[in-house]
Amino acid sequence: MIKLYGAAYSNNVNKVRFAANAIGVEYELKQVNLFEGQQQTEEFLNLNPVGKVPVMKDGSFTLFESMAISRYLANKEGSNLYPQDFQQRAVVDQWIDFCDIHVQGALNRVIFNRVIAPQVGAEVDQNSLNFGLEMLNKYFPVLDTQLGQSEYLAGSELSLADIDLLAILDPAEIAGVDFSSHQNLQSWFQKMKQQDFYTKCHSDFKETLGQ
Ligand SMILES: N[C@@H](CCC(=O)N[C@@H](CS)C(=O)NCC(=O)O)C(=O)O
Repeated sequence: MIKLYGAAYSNNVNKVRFAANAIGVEYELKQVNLFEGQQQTEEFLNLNPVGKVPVMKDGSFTLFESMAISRYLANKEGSNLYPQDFQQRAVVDQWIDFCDIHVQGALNRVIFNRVIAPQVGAEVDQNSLNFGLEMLNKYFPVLDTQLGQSEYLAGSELSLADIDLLAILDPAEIAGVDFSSHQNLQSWFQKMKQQDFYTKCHSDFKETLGQ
């Protein structure tokens, strides 16, 4: 069985947990306590020199970066979540890159300044927060339009791009980010949260944080 190093309160770890569940790969979650700095121990840095979760071990093969791990699992199992056709695959990659770089980048600014900074006593950067919110206001309509045109992000089939976006948006509510006025995005989000690969991890992200 593969080993996944991380914590359930990390949405990057959850990208891999959701993907593994959807693909049908069993994994053992090896807890890394980020609040105690376990990601900076020599043992962990040998797995990932960047000092971040998730990390996966499949036998003696080690891999970090959540979507590289998710793609590896899909490729290994021949899953349609990462299509074989090179153009379909490119469209999945396009949405993954957009979501990771732009949507998650913007949301991370909001999460850091509204949730993490007050907890750890760091200074709130109002400019960074405002910029994150401004960017989300630009990106949510893009996602909403796309999800009005097709059932899933990369077309008519569920793909790794949907799993990626679901994990990214999971903590939005705790950061006070509301996208419910974007109806296509909102209905897609609610539908995705009913899927077994999600409910196998939690019924709502807030529940995981409470544990
Ligand atoms: N691009 C990386 C991001 C990984 C990441 O930022 N992980 C966070 C948890 S969500 C982490 O390990 N933070 C601990 C730290 O930076 O010390 C991926 O997708 O795996």
